Amino acid sequence: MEGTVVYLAALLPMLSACDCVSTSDKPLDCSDVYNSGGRQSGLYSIYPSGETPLWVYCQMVSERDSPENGGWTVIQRRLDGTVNFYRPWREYKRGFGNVQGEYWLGLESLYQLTRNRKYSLRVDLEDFEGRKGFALYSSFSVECECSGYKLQVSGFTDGGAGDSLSGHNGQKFSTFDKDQDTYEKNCAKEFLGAFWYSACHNTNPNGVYLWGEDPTHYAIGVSWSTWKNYAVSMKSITLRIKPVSLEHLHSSSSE
Ligand SMILES: [Ca+2]
Repeated sequence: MEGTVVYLAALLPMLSACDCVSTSDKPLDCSDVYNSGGRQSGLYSIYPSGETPLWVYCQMVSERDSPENGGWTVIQRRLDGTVNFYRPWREYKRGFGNVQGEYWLGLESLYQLTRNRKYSLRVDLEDFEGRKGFALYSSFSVECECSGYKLQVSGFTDGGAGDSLSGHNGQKFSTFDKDQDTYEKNCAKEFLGAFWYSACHNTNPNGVYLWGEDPTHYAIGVSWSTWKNYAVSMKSITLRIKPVSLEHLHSSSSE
């Protein structure tokens, strides 16, 4: 047993420096789980930092997706308003919520994940009338805490929802107790969320769960402004990522 531990410890620096498919039994993300035969969407433990297990929801096959389009790691999800997303920096750093329902994976884990591999990001949206749309980005990464967990996102493909995220490219992450936005005031406090705010947002995935349309307070809801106006809050939003090499742009964009 001791020998196994030493062996794995010696292997870890190699894994973190590697841009290839993991040869370890420990999956770095849900695409490794998928490639090891995991075909059921649900909870799995992954090892983005190499040693500490992290529970996540893996989306293996989504409604209209073909089976080869599985292996997505869910990094953020709103479904039913059961989890409070108005939280301080330390919570957004380490992650919170319920991985079977609503959760935020955590900025440090996002950094650990996206430093290992090149990822695409898919954002799925549903309103309270049952209408759906999505947006796909061929490149997504989060820089280290030393860079304010800065967002890098590009390569937009439209799934009917328009592009509400590219405008946030290059922004640092802000919470109500850590203002790293470019606005004179505090965007997280103004719009009751936490995000890669600039001055301030085109989308507010971690905003207030408003149960539909409510113009009382401007743009505080779970909005995606290129699809619905700022008064409309989504019924559900999911952000999920997958290594680019496994991405099938045609099968996704033809939905
Ligand atoms: Ca500010």
